Amino acid sequence: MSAARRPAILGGTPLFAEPYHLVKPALPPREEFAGRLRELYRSRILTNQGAQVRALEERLSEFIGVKHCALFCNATVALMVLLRALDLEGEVILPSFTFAATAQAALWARLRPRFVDIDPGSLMLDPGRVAAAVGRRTAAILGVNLFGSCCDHDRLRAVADRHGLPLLYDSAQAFGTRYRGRMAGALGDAEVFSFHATKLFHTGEGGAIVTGDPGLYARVCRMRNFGFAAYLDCVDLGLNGKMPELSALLGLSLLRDLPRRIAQGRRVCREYRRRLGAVPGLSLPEPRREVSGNHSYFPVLVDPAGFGLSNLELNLALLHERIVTRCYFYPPVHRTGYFRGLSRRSGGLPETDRAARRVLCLPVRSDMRLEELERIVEAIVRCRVHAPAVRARAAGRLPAEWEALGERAADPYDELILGHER
Ligand code: T4K
Repeated sequence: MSAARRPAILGGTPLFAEPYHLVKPALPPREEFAGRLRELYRSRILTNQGAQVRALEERLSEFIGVKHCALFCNATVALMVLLRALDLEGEVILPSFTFAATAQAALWARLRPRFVDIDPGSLMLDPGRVAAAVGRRTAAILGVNLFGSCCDHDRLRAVADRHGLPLLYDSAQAFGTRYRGRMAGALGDAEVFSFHATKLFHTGEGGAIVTGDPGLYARVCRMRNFGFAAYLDCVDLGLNGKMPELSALLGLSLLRDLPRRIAQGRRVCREYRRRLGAVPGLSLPEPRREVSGNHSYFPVLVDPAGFGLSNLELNLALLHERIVTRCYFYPPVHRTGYFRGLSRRSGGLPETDRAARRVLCLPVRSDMRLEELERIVEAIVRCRVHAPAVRARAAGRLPAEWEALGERAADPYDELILGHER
């Protein structure tokens, strides 16, 4: 293989015959899972806080080192319930550089999102800017622990304590991550995890609220079950946020293997780092010393001036090679149609905008072979060599240009990978 070969976007042969997805969700060994399924076939209890959900809640509390864990159908509903259960009113401080669910949940809980800019090094909430943004109407701080890493927790905790605010985390992407030896989940007053299929530890779809507060735990458990206290007796606002037994069973089967998958992710990230560290125009966020990440994401920052392409252009070119990368998070939430005009901001979010136009997450898979990783690196280098032609070919096909074009182009992922619209 040589970097001089034409990238697939320019008519060369794609480097992968089949789509190489961003993640490959783990599945338990078939026999072992079949053994666990036997119990489900015997009991026929499929949902409503059965034995599997209770067992997984116990295992997760132990694993994280937190008193209480309430499982949910997904993290978005868990976030909605958590914010509502705290009876907050006014504004919640959160980043715009996150998945839309974080901010959507705030709106569902009737809170106004107050987007605060990120620290360009960590790509997470900047504690200095958070301190400056706290005001009369601030009801809580909701940090987002991104890319398997963690916010500057000590500094956020200091700001929260100084103002008597709850410090909450959306730790959807940080299961298994440690901050100064403590697990994500045991840092905030309450935290939410996602166990979506794309996460390192997953239950197909799923999520959890973890907290040390027994009153809050009791309330979120009621709220996820229609607000029932006794049978059919609503004592609180509620919805159906329950996790099915089958999902919990999957989680119980996958938890044991987590340390191996973290170790494999660490190796993958190290190899990427070794091969991409010197590529002009790419920079790699340095892991912070106090954080031991879960190594399930590998974000790179693509500098359009130095690399010759933006993250969006490189993403598109790699899709032609059948390599799925993701520009998490372009567009940042405050720039999405629904959120424009909803948020109160002071002075814009320059670091968020900058990160959104630079970050590209590369595939990290626990089954990844070195040869596959090398092909991905090769594809990136090849795109850089041919950057001007790639840019010309990408023109008009990027999400950033859709608005200017006055239309919504087909999502290139749907077109090139799925072969149909979602
Ligand atoms: N807060 C934060 C910070 C979050 O990142 C998220 C979710 C949430 C809250 C809300 O959590 P949940 O309510 O979902 O529990 C994905 C996920 O759908 C989403 O869960 C995740 N964050 C977000 C960052 O990423 P997409 O649209 O990028 O996923 P998708 O379907 O395009 O898949 C990505 C790659 O994974 C592709 O290469 C295909 C592959 N894949 C995907 C699935 C679902 C598989 O190989 N198998 C699969 O089953 O959103």
